[in-house]
Amino acid sequence: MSDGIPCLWMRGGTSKGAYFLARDLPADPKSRDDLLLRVMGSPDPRQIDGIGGGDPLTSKVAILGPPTRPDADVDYLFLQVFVDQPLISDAQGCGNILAAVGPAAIERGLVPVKGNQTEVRIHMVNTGEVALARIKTPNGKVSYLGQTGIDGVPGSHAAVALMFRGIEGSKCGELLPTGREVDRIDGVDCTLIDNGMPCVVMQARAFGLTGKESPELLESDADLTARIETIRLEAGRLMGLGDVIHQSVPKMMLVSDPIAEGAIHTRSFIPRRVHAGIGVFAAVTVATACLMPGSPAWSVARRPEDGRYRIEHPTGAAEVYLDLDTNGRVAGAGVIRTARKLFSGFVFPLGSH
Ligand code: NQM
Repeated sequence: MSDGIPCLWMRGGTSKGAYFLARDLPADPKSRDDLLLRVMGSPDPRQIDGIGGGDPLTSKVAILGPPTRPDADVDYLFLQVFVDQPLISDAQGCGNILAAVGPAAIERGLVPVKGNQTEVRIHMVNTGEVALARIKTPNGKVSYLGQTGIDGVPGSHAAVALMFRGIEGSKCGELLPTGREVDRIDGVDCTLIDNGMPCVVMQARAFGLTGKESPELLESDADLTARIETIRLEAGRLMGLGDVIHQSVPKMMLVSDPIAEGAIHTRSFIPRRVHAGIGVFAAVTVATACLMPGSPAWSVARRPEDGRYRIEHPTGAAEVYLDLDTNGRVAGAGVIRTARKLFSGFVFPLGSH
């Protein structure tokens, strides 16, 4: 097994990825990324020579290590491995992959079990904040069995509760990096906002869409995708992210009125493919925009009094709980996800002898 690298393949929320220990990978980011491209099989639309699934949501990596800050139990670096380009980006976190970080850290002995339930404080290295995850751990080990279902994943599993505080401006420094609730780019009203994920929130109607179109239809519309990319590049500059042509942020969020008693309906360009559901931090960020009277989200949103925002997406809805402070600002957020260990073994980036 001398050329094999220990790897856990896990589902976190509605994503799947490879979970590694930092000590098993090269420390130098360039060598590490070259190796991870080979592991995943990128660049190739089918990732046929690697373990990636040919989709951005199944071409993700989590690197775990001992905590580098005193208020955390584990460090988690997220890497998005582009499917069809030789690129790896650490410019965003991933709240879905985050759902399996606690279980993976326990499985790998980085964090001890603390009873029937284990709280894991996860330092999200990409953005610098600490998330709290609550994991089911009866009989001294992680249990993935349970009665919780999340839209976009068949069946039911053990709930993983994730809680966040202080995630505004995670990448952009400010919740509203331009200082405005609305900016106009290429004739489209946009909220440039980052509450855990840099996002551009726009009404689907501004593009002549209902917002209920299928991801496949949206991706196949060359005029639409070109226009959205033009807006994205300008928004990236305005958000202080620089030239985002090779970055996976900001995410482009088309919003419309809810159809299933949710708070708002969405389609997410992440940024070129359209998400089958919605990212966790993207959902928190869109829910936050729903509270801003100047935002294009305001007039299409319903604002639930109990703080539970169901963010509708192509395969159902993701529920985000928003905790507001006395000034009505979002102070914290919580989501329920599930996770599952799918495979534990060795991955061979160079093939075997
Ligand atoms: O926004 C996909 C996902 C994500 C990101 C993406 C995510 C989040 O759903 O927190 O989880 O937007 O690239 O896996």
